[in-house]
Parts: sequence; C-alpha cells; structure tokens
Amino acid sequence: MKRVLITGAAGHLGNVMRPRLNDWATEVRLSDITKVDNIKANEQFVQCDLGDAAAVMSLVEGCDAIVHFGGVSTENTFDNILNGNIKGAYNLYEAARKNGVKRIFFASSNHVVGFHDRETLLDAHCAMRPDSMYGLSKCFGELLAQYYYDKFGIESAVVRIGSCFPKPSNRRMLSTWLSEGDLSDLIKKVYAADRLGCTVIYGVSDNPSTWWDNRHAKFIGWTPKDSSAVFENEAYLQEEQADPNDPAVRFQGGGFACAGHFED
Ligand code: NAI
Ligand code: 15L
Repeated sequence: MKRVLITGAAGHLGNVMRPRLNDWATEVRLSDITKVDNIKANEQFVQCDLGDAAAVMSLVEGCDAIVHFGGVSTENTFDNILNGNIKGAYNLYEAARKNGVKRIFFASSNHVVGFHDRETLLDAHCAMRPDSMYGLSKCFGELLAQYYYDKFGIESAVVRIGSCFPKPSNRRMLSTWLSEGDLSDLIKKVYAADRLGCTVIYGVSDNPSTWWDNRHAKFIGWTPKDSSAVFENEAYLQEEQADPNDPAVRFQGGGFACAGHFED
C-alpha cells in the first residue's frame, strides 16, 4: 500500500489503528478536525473539517486508499451529524471520484440495524433499521458508497462495526465486541482482495454469541481470531441486571435504541 489517508485520526480508532497500519503503508496521511500529535517519519497531518468540500478535495489528492473513521461517532445534534457524517461522507466520495481513489474502507456502524431485536440473525442483505440520527447518517453513508460503486466503480467495504474497545464494557458488548487486532486484519484484507465491489461486512470478533452473519463477505478471507469469551466471567459483567423487557436489552442497538430523540 502506498499513500493511505486515515480520517478521524485523533479519535479512538484512529489512534489504535495508526501504529497497526504504519508498516503496511509507505506514507500515511492523518486527518481530523482536532490536532493529532506525535507525527512519525512516514506520517503527515492535515487538519480538516470533513464538512468543508474544498478542504476535503485537497486532503484526498495523491492518496491510493482511504480508511474513513472521521465524523460524529455517537448520537448528537442533527447539525453536527449533517456536517460530519452526511456532508462529510459526500465530500469524501466526491473527492475520491475526482482524485481517482479506487477503494474506501467506510466505518459504518451496527446502529444502521440497531432496531432489529436480538433474536434475529442479520446478514448483509437485511433491512436497515437505524436506531438514532447517528445510525441514519450511517445509512446515508452506506447508500452513498453503493451509489459511487454502481455509478463510478469506486469500491467500498461498508463495515458495520460492533464495539471496538479494549474489552466489552457491558453484557451487550459480549455479542458486539471487535478486537483491535481483528479490525486491523480486516482493513488489510479489504485492500488485499482482488475485487471488493461494495460489500457490507459486520465488524465483529469470533464471539460465542452473535447477531450477525458475514457469509456474503466470505470471499474476502477475513477470519476474526479473537473472542469475547475471555471476558465472559468478569465480575462487572455478572453484576449487570438484564431485564428482558428493557428496550436496551431487546434491541441490537442497546442504549441507542431506547434513548430519547436527541434535541439541541
Ligand atoms: P471517535 O469519536 O473517537 O473519532 C472520530 C473522530 O472524527 C474524532 O477524532 C473527531 O474529532 C473526528 N471528527 C468528528 N467530526 C469531524 C469533522 N466534521 N471533520 C473532521 N473530523 C471530524 O470515534 P471512534 O470510536 O474512533 O470511531 C471511528 C469511526 O468508526 C466513526 O465513524 C464511528 O462512527 C465508527 N464506529 C466506531 C465504533 C467503535 O466501537 N469505536 C463502532 C461503530 C462505528
Ligand atoms: C458505535 O457506533 C459507536 O461509535 C461506539 O462508540 C459504540 O457506541 C458502538 O457503536 C456500540 O454500539 O457499542
């Protein structure tokens, strides 16, 4: 891989993926609306608001690959989501088209399907049931990726990330947990594939309990190696009360599905 752009580089996943992807790329262009520190020899930092079309156009210039983590990552005001996730995704795909970028790793979210209940096994072809304005903005991003593939041939991995944190912080995350190692392997597999098309992939480790089936993405050859089983007996997870009638327990999106509508 030659020059890779990582958006959202100041955020959680940007920070954890940066060292893991460093050897993989000759040059890494890091970008965020917030400053990124400790720039390494093969890294470059470009501060940029994804909602600024002209800035995003020059940000993407000269890049061969884009790992798109940037944007609002939880529920927020519509204006913030509109700027970072809707205009931001549009600006990024337009910039990719005009700069000849052929393949994008798009960090979508499980909150695109958060209103499915947990007894339902989902695959890439299930209906979108967003659980939040945030989830809705990721639906837009996923459809945008499909449109840019159908019309312009730009390939995307549309990755519905579960919960990528060092460990599950609640019982729900025993089913949604994605390890950092499995995520970095997935990014590399996405760029190693001969063909990708526009493929929806659930970003989840090999957990004992799962609501997601990745059979339509098997051709990529990604096999998650980690499992939340190692955390199952941790005391903080045993103590959590699980009321089966609580919407946060019924729906896949957990707290996002039962939170009130976010207003300013
Ligand atoms: P994060 O919130 O830590 O990082 C997102 C970064 O995007 C932040 O550094 C923020 O400054 C930047 N950003 C926000 N608005 C921006 C704008 N208008 N212009 C430029 N940069 C902007 O989130 P995290 O956890 O690192 O997630 C990365 C991506 O993965 C996000 O798109 C998120 O929706 C997605 N994701 C993450 C999951 C996880 O478990 N960490 C689960 C599902 C999806
Ligand atoms: C997400 O989409 C968020 O970005 C992340 O912060 C977590 O809340 C995650 O989903 C989750 O569902 O655990």
